[in-house]
Amino acid sequence: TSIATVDQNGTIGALKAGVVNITATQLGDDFYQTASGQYTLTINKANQTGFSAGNDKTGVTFSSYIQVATGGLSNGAISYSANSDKVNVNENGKVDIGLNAGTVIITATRAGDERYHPVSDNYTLTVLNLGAPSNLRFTKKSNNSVILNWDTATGADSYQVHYAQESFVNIEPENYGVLTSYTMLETNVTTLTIENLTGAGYYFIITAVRQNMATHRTSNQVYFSTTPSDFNQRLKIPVELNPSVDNNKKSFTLYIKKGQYQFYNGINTNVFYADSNSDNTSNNQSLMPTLRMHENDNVQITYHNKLGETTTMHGHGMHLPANQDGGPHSGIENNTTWTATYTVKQKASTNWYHPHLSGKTGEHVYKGLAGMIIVDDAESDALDLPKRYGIDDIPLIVQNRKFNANKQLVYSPTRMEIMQGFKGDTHIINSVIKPFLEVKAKRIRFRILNGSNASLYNFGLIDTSNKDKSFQQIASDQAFLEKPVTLTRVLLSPAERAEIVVDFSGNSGKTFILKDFETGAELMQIIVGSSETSNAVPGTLTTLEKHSPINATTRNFVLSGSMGGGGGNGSARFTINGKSFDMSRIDTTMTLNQTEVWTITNNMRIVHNFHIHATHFRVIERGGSASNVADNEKGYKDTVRVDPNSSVKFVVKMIDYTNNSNNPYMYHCHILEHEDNGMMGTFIVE
Ligand SMILES: [Cu+2]
Repeated sequence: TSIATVDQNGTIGALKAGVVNITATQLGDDFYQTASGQYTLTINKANQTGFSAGNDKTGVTFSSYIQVATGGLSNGAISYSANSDKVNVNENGKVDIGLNAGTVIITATRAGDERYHPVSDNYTLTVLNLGAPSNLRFTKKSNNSVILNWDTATGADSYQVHYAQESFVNIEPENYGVLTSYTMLETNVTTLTIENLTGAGYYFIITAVRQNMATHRTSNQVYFSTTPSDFNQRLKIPVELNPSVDNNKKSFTLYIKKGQYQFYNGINTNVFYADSNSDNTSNNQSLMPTLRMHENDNVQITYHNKLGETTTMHGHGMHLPANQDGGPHSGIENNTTWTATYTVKQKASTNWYHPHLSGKTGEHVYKGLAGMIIVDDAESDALDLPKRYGIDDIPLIVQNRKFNANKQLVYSPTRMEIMQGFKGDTHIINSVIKPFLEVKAKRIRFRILNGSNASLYNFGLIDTSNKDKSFQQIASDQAFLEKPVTLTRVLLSPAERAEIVVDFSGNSGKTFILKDFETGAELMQIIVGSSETSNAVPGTLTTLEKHSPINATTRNFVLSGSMGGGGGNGSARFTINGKSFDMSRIDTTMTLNQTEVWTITNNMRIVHNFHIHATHFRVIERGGSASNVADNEKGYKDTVRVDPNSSVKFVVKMIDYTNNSNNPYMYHCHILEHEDNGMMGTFIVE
């Protein structure tokens, strides 16, 4: 039969499952007849071994997946099934996932045959949701070409890169094609160079696609302007200098030196700068590092002067003992070292440090010696504010320069430039000309320092339609404001600081311009990328001490000056109460903890400002009226603008240290050409 064979020895050869009768026959001989006997043999099917559906598969990110089962012993075909009717599996093991994310069990079965039972095995397939391509960003390759980069999206079959001269914001992704060119890319591609852009500017957006647009997710939008005058250099963030910490003291070490820095690509400009390296290798640096310290920290800052000339280093806004303050009496001669040692005794604030050498402050700051000092305290630690330095807490040292034909900085103000203050026509932020800054679509904090020699900056943000974007000012010179103040402009005279928070939530793909409304100059482009959550600015930021002006000592300071007689440079002179600065004269003696009310009167037709070392004050009147004091001027100040032919009245108290005539404190106009030409006085605290 077809079921089994049997040979003459009785050995059965099973061919397939079934029942067979085996007949044994003994042939007869001379004495016996032939005899037969039978038995029934049942042959069962065997189990198949070695059949595998394959390993479990996780993280599948495309719309179909093939996994072929292997092994088994029968001649039967392999078939597949899924435990979900949303998923189809064909006879080749190809799973059509479609748009579904989740887990499905795929069962593979090899059919049985005449000899074997069927066999099944399964594997688990986990399919990810379609993600959005994120962090779309670009690098300018040339004025009309751009290199896009993005982070991969999970679950996409492909990407579509769209670009158009109009924004995609109000267009459904299905309709992007109406206004766009697009390029289809495989999912392992995360960069694309697009060239020959002939329009004025382009929006770019990337769509991750599954099942040929059956589902899709889009990236943030970015905008690239082909206009050559635009913002080509990424904003630099001054490094935060790491202190060495020993015996509960934070020690910073800085070497002040000459170097070369490229404001313009490929052109070295001679600058002054400081960093923590003792050698003279200028790694294209300008300015000085950010120093970060906390209330109650014991701090030691060691300055090595390798400049080739004497300088000083003053902690502007810092409450310091007079002999640690770095004023004109604390000269650091070339190749010598000076150390400022103090305990931080003030509220969280954005301060700065810069030279303060008599007659040379303007030149030394102008050539690059300026850096931030950020003070933290328990309040700032606890407040829910953006505080990732350089990411959502951005220092902005705003200055301006005048480059000669060789792109060098020549500081030789004419008599008129001394009178008006030395103002450059090229604005820089953190030493970058026309920078761009990429931020997430969230709240971003900017610590703005007007680090210029002489310019007023009236900062505002505008969108591409020239519409103001409001922001909240959260801090003035030396502390948080008690409550945030919503503004569209913040006016800072030299040395003033403002911390602002701008809410870019919902602004993905948009660009904004930080503009100076004093000159109309566009200072920086802000490119808003993908969304990130951030909480609203707290309604209460701090509590400020209110000095009572009752029983206060009152003083008057009159700011004046003249162009001087005759011609030539440098003959403009400035005075406070009729006297030009004299290092050896003590102009004012204050009493520790005695509240004073100072009235600063500007009797000139040009603007001045007024700065007091080692303390803060609170402005109570402007132009003779309390109602002229803006809400954002009501916090702790150490520098205040004094408008032409006007006055400012403030309450001030020296609360930290006494000093003597060997190391007087300074008050002065912070227009550095005015300061360097006489508008400075000395005071001691007894
Ligand atoms: Cu001045």
